[in-house]
Amino acid sequence: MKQINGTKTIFVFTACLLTMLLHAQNPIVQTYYTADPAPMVYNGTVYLYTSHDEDETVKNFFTMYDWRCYSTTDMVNWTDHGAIASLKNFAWMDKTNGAWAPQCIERNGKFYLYVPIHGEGISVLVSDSPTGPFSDPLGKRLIVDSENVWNDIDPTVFIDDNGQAYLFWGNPVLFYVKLNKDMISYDRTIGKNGIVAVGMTTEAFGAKEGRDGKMRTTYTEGPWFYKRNNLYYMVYAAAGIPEYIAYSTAPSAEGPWTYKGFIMERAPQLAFTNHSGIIDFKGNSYFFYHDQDLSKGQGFKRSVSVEQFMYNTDGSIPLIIPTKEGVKQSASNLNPFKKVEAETIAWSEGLKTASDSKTGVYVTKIDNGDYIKVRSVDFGKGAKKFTASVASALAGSQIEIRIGGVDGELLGICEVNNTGDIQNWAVQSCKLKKTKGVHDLYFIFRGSEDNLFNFDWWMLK
Ligand code: FUB
Repeated sequence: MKQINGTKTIFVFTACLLTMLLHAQNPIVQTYYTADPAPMVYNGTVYLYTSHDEDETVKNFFTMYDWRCYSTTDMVNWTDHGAIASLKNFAWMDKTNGAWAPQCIERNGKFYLYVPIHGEGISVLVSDSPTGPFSDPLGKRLIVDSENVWNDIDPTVFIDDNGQAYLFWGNPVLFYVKLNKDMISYDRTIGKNGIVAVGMTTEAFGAKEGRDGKMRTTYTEGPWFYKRNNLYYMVYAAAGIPEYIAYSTAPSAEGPWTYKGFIMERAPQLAFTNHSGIIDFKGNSYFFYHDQDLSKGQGFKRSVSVEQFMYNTDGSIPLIIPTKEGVKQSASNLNPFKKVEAETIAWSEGLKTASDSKTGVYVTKIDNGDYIKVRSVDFGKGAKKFTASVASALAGSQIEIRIGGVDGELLGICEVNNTGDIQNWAVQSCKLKKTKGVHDLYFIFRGSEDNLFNFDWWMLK
């Protein structure tokens, strides 16, 4: 009996592990290292702005040149919009590294992207679209006359119900300015030349003993500022390195703040930094953070993950456990009967994305065995044909179209012929075994060399 129970336990454990791996959703981007998540809900879509840890780390430090954007309407299939801004947007400065934690907000149809450039303070970019192109409206940094520009990192922005916009930031002290309605200047009459230092008391931000034995507040960096049901929240990286996520609340944007405790504690897959962003979307609450799971423990190669949570009835936030499974799909299934960008991905292995002005973002660096998973694709009453826009300098590559898993049922094989060049796009098609209903769809790429072809979009008929 003992043995049967033991065997059963192993079976249940293995089944759970397989289910977890099959439904792994975290981290939510596998093509690049992404960090410092800043989600923004706009027009029924979540836009996720991230910083970007390069694949090659220079001098064993943060190596970060640009900011990326991803979007979703269902929280599981994420569309890559590429690098939507970079250090090159700022002609007045010559820094080649330091594109740290961004945040974007919409006001009157314009999108304001607040970015720190480490060592150059905080600047702002503006665009007519959430995915850019962004331009520099000031030609200089936004936050001027600060006492220590090296500490001016991690901006977080929020517009209160009365129209007053606040920009908070800082490590290891929290500062704010009251932005003017133009969102690119601020009220210079308050604080010191407009900059207000928040009172860093242990009542406001918790207590922690420093290495020198002195008590300090837990606040470290990475603030995320928002309001919910008339309560103002400041969520932040806390307790130094390694960082936890903690939060404080206040009855007004300007305080007084009260420390409320940890939201995310340490876990093996977390990096020495952590950085959060919180949103409500389609009736659910989501907590974004970053970890080092994808890079197998490299703290300068982080990846954004997300968990769903529920506020307690008093507005407090529960302790959130980082998971591999991530979140459930939040909305309707994916419609494959209109063009779907190839870079709309629930999970992928081995791939990169790239972009150019003609094609936009596309999937590239496709090698034999790499794959893309797209969640909950609605085949409706039946799909019979697969069509894709591809570009290849090789002959004999293939896209296997399967459902349910990389080894799942094979619906068809689309031959990818030589289109003359890896940037020369052509539409290629294949018949599909008629399939109905909702399935997770897998594209498994086959061929005899590396860099088989580029892949821009697909659809079913
Ligand atoms: O990504 C660079 C820095 O690491 C951010 O500015 C901090 O919040 C930490 O995540």
